[in-house]
Amino acid sequence: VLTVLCGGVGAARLLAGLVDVVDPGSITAVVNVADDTVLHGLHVSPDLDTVTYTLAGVHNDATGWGVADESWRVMDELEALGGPTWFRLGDRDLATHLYRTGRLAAGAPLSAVTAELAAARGVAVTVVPVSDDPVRTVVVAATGEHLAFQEYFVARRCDVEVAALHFDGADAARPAPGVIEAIDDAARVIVAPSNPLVSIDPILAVPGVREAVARRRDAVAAVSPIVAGAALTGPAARLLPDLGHDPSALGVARHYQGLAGTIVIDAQDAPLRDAVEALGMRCVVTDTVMADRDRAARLAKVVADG
Ligand code: FO1
Repeated sequence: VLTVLCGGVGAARLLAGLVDVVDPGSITAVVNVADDTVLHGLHVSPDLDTVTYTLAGVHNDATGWGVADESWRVMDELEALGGPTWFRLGDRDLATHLYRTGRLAAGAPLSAVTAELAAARGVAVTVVPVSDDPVRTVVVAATGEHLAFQEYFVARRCDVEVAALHFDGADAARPAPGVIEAIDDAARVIVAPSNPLVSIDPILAVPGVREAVARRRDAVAAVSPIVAGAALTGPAARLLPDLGHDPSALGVARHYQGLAGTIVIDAQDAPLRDAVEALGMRCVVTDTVMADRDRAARLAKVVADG
């Protein structure tokens, strides 16, 4: 059994590679929920959807979110009505949010709804939100302004100097059913190449999760999402320095030092190997740029074999 701590795009690519090298039924994806938002009364779960859509083979790689072969008639009509369209919800993607919102309103927990959506799309990997309770990333700008994550990421395009991150609701959140067991029982726990601060930390912030991962440190491998000082997707390269972290694979290694016995870094960062190992972490150097499915499968094999 493999358990993967997942954010968005980088995690989904690694999962797509993993299902090519191990039985999908043996993989549990524990996914961040702190990017979730309610818009037009609809509950949107970007990281859960990116993971589920990617594993179902329907992820929209052109936009980076939502469903492929998308149409935007509802957004166009909403625009004509003067409604908010800054957060683009495609017609096919909307079906997911309508389904999720209806089931949540009927009292189903997010984990049950997520399992129904994964099953409906033929996904064999167990996709589970880290918690059924609300955890929401709040970005505190240097100006003091508090931004919901999607306001920061989409509306402001990350063009904000960040002073702090808060994970509202984390202290009261409980791990979703099966999350702690998936970490305790896994042969290996993988921290996907997602943003350490806004994708992985909100997972670890749910009480009990960080402790469970730390207990398994010798079986935990983290994949650096930073390659040669740059993030491949998303705001990591800006957020890390804003919050005092070194925006490098070494900075990522430091961030995970107490949790991961192994860190996987890209060949371009091979010069950092000694500094990483000086942290008491095993350092695996390989190609971590998942530019295509074959490279994702090769990285997945390295990570799964340990
Ligand atoms: N990202 C954007 O940059 N612009 C959007 O309009 C947008 C819409 C959107 C709708 C549904 C969804 O699941 C994700 C969406 N995203 C959009 C991406 C989203 O902000 C990110 O996937 C995560 O929150 C960061 O991982």
